[in-house]
Amino acid sequence: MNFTQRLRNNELLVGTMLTIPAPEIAEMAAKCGFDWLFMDGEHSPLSTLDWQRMLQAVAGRSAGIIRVAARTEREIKKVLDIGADGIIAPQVNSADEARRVVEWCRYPPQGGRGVGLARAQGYGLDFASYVESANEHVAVIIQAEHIEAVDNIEQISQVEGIDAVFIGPYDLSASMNKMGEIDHPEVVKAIDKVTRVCQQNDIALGYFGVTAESVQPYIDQGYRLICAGVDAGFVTQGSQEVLQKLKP
Ligand code: 3PY
Ligand code: MG
Repeated sequence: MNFTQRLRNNELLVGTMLTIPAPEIAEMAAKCGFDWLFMDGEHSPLSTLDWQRMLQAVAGRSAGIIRVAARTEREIKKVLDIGADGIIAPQVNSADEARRVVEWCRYPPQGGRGVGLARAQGYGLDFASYVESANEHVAVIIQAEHIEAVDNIEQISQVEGIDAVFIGPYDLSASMNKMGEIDHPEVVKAIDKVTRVCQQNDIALGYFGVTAESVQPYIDQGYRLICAGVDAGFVTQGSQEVLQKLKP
């Protein structure tokens, strides 16, 4: 079953964030069993070619979901054509912005996605089967990570074609003048509003945390699209642990 179907079936999907441009690291994460990989193009140096190599390295094991650097047609078209299983659009603050993201992810008649012959379409060999099912299996995930998005969440969550709303707790806290205070009561209250409205509108919810412990309360509330940890953090924490034991 593909990623989007699993999301729609309300399965718990645990992923991790990839920020280092190395297919080997993506391969290791996939072999460890993450359901999906959050390949970050917004805050990391990952480029289209890096993503393509990383998608090749994890194919058949973990879904590759790419966070585009910007909510533009150009960015979205490219990552879908290299074969991403879905996209994460950062900073979606209004229903109009959400509608445009969906439009760029869906082939006509549902949207206006450009038609390419790239890796996603099997370099042309799988063109017919890909374009027939892409609107069904490409996941469109939008981020609610600004207080404006929280204010507009009723309208945003009703936009047709959104597969999940993914909270960005760090940007959200920053937009509320609470930089990094992701557990501040006001930030939690804003997240609670998004949770309530999305659950009422039957939209899957996602959350990012740097540790397993930080995401658990959200899993307990019914969040199913979970991103826990970052590749660089696994390397630095593992390194510090060894050094701490040997050279305390
Ligand atoms: C944030 O916390 O702002 C994020 O975008 C995490 O994905
Ligand atoms: Mg963010």
